[in-house]
Amino acid sequence: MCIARSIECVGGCHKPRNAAMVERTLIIIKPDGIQRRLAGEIITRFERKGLKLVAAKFTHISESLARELYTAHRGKSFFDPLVKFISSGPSLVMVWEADGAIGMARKIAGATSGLDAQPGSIRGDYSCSGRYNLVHGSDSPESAEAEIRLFFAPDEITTYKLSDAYWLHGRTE
Ligand code: IDP
Ligand code: MG
Repeated sequence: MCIARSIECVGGCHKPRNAAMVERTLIIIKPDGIQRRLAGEIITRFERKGLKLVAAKFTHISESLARELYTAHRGKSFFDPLVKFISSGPSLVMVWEADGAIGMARKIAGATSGLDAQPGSIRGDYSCSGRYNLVHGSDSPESAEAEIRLFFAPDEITTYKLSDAYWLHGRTE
């Protein structure tokens, strides 16, 4: 999801940015991440990078919602086991916001299979499975928008300023 924002320049560059494109992405800490007590570690990766948490819900995803979330994979051999896995226990469903959040979050998560993911990524450091790979991250602005809508009403997504924004970007927001 792209959100046009008016940005005030405080960095001394004298070229105010008028409309930065901010993205939102749906990140899910899957049931394996919760069961393995990795939620804090995973959240820390996104926090330290500089993304902003704007919504969160700890919930046991139903089979029917899992089927909707992964509708693009219907018919594939891994679809049914994936739906069973995602609906097998509670997940932490979040929306994170930043310029380029969607691509950044996927790099932080790493390649789909933990067997291929680079060390330094969440999956590369903590997963050794193609399915039990700890996190979901939206793969495009269109899917982010649809996925966020599956889990959150518009008024459940918060708007606030982070006090360290200047030190992350050289601007106040
Ligand atoms: P992504 O999570 O990196 O976007 P997708 O291709 O969208 O990967 O697949 C969705 C989820 O389905 C993966 O995160 C993983 O849990 C599972 N998955 C994908 N490919 C396989 C596979 O070949 N075997 C088993 N599970 C898979
Ligand atoms: Mg995907």
